[in-house]
Amino acid sequence: MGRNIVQKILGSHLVSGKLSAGSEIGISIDNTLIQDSTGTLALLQFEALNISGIKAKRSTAFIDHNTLQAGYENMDDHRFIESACKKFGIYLSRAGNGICHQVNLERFSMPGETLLGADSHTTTAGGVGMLAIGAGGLDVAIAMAGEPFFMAMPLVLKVKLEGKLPLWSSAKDVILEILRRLSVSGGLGKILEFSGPGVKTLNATERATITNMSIELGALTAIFPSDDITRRYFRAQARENHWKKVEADNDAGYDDELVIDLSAVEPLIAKPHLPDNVVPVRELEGCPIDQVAIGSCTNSSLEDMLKVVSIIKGKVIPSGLSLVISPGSRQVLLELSRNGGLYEMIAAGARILESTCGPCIGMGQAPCSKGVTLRTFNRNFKGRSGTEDALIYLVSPETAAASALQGVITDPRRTGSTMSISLPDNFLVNDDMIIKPSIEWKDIEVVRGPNIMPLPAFDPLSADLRGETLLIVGDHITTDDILPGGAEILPLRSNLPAISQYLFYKVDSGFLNRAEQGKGGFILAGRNYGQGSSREHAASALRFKGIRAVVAKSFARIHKANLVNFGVIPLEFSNEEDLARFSLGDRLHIKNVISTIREGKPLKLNNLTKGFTIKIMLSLSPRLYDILIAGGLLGYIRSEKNR
Ligand code: MIC
Ligand code: SF4
Repeated sequence: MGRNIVQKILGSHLVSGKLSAGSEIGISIDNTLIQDSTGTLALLQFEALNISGIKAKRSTAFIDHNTLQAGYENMDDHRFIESACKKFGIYLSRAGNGICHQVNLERFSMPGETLLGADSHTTTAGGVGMLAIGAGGLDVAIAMAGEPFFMAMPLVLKVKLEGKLPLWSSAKDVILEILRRLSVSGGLGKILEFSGPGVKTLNATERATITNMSIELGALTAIFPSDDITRRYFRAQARENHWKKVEADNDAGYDDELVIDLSAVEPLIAKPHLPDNVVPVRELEGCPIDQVAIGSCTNSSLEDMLKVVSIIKGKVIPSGLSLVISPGSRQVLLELSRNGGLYEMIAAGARILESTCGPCIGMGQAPCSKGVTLRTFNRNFKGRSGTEDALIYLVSPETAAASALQGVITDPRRTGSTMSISLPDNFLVNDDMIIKPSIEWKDIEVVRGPNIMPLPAFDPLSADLRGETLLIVGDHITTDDILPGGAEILPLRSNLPAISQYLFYKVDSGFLNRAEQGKGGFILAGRNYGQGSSREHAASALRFKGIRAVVAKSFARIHKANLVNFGVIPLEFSNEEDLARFSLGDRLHIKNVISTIREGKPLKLNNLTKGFTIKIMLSLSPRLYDILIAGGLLGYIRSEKNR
């Protein structure tokens, strides 16, 4: 049998293990990506590895998240990142150059290569045939050091696209349709590989919109073939020499298949508070809205922006509505200013934001209280906009623009029978805002403002774990619930003692106090615990507060790996019903943790308060056991070196 794209790329990068589903494999990483909100910690960890410079083929860093400078912290972080990039030989896309995934697609993506990024939406580059995976900052730091990335070999789900999207339906509606069918945990343990005749009806940035949101399914990543359409995109970026054909063999096998008829996809909308809460836009037509936000790494390409321009051109938004637009990159913004699109946006009443993540991560533009905000973004978790009681809906650029003009949710099919946009044959290519590595910076001093705190050292695991139940939560807890983003907290990403004060504060304001009083304890949770972003702070801050174990019905992939990297044990209930038997404050005990883990036996969780014992599981590879026992990945690496 022939091979699919995933097998081909993994096969050519395999350094350990076998490509059989579920078993641990190690793959070599060609490219790495960090951004400013995960990158400070990743760079501090890279420094701790004591390596003179990066060993991956190419490492990149982007300043795009923490750009609202209400205090000195963010710019201090930018200075730190810039100096560390120069010292270690990392390409730096400076503030103003654009959102990491959009700039990566335009200027750095490489079909057929691997990319590990300290951001969950690294998957975006799958749109051009790159195997692009999101991970915690420490895993990325280790890949920067030239070491392999380890993961469980995923199942490959073939997504066969048939037909062609109707006018007013968008690539965003395709991924919303997949989310509607599979749910936010339907992609766990899988890579989505797109194929079928519908693929050639989508251009490179449309494909990237789809792979971008594959992480919302819980999938490892998603990938499209790299074909002549991809080649055209690379030519327009003056990088045809980086293009390479990537395709599956005709007789390739897959673990499962999903068929999507593009011609039947209609405009869709994800209702609060999860991206899989999807219904047709027509069902919500007429609902009043307060804000429309267009941009983010999902929908900020030139094509998306031109669609918006063609809808709002010559019209003005109604009173009571705020329209904010963040073009995805300096290239997109320059194109819009060259072709007059920017003029039309401003004339229509749009507020133009810099080319950054901005409102997507609550960095400004928080909606009014109880506000309804329609966004072309990828996550609608409660509170993510910066307003706790706001309602976030996720839509395509077409639906966003059509609704912005009416002030109510509007099916874009009402807008008319044509839309004409034309993409340039050659994009404006200008890399002046990218600092390239140079040998002359080798001895540069890394600049550390007062917000850059040294990494704490974490102890190895102790034989017995005791503590109280500090928190009990339900299904689909996100890393935004564990440690929110937003303008107040994001500037503290390089300061673990300060940021850990915000743990779970929106979920339960008493949590921190209980954790501090008890000097640690246990968190109990439902399914898909830790879904969403890759922020490793959601694990390192827990560890900093002394929490050594989370017991859940199941975990999201990146967060589970981050917990292990920081020595927090991700335990699973053998019987899901057991969660209901625990109460807040119950005193818990797990004895002989290390010897039981080493023997590969199930652990026993003893509820001392209620007097019962249950079986709990630890499903990890032996390598990860050793990391946990060493107290985390940095401790493990140090102990390996000292052997
Ligand atoms: C996000 O979309 O939640 C973020 C902010 O980009 C995160 C990274 C972070 O928390 O810094 C992500 O997706 O990984
Ligand atoms: Fe930035 Fe939002 Fe994309 Fe995360 S999802 S990288 S915050 S634009």
